[in-house]
Amino acid sequence: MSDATTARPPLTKVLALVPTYNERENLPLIVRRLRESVPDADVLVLDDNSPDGTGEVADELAAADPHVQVLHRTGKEGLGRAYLAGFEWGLARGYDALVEIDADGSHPPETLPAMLAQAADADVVIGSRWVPGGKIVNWPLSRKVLSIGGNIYIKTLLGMPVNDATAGFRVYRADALRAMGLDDVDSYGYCFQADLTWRAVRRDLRIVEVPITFVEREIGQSKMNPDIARESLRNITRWGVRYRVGQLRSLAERTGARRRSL
Ligand SMILES: Nc1nc2c(ncn2[C@@H]2O[C@H](COP(=O)(O)OP(=O)(O)OP(=O)(O)O)[C@@H](O)[C@H]2O)c(=O)[nH]1
Ligand SMILES: [Mg+2]
Repeated sequence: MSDATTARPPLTKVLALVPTYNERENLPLIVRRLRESVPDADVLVLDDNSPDGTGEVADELAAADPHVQVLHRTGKEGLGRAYLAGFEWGLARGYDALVEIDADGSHPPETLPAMLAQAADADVVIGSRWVPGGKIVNWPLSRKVLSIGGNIYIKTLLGMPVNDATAGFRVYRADALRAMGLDDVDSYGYCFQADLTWRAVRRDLRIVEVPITFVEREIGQSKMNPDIARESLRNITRWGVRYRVGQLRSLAERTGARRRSL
């Protein structure tokens, strides 16, 4: 993480991306809260052709409010692919900040103004459960253990100075997304969040964590499944091994060069 707190251009055009798969009851609630919390921001729903008709609900919301739009995708391809499509859409239309937020009410839009304020001198702002002031409501112990364990694993292996690298509530500056080189992203479940954090860290972008109160969904079903967890473990381990091998190689090269110069 870079310490550079140099002023960045003011954020004038903000786009909140809301990925949905079977969220017909949740979507109107989150869109209303977003519109109230950040009235100047636009909202883009990223729906993967949800069988429960979320796409039609999104169309109705869009018809009633020019700040709301919908990107209809053909089928369920995972959170990461939906976000990549949303980033491309927003970057092509000149938005200077792109927000990731779940549709299920776990991420409080009321914290978004504070996160956007932090983006005045940060490239990436993470709504974090695991910094002082962060809270989790209604999670069983097993989910907390998984999240804490995952974050400890990531921090230890990759040496990232981020406490909640898997968090899904974020603000990215457009320039940061462009710098992160997203063409070869190969993570599509929740591992996508850790992947983008790691890309930002390696490019020395400034990441700030803002505490949030994360509330477990009350309506609808989680899309978390063992394949998603396996993808995370496999990819994070792969990046970690590559990173540590790289560190050992450069250490060996430096030691060799010092010997030769003696
Ligand atoms: N477009 C799209 N959205 C998805 C997909 N998978 C999940 N989502 C959305 O991504 C957000 C997060 O998914 P959740 O199922 O809530 O996952 P989670 O928050 O890790 O799990 P819970 O804590 O159990 O809710 C929700 O808004 C989902 O509707 C997908 O394949 N495509
Ligand atoms: Mg959720």
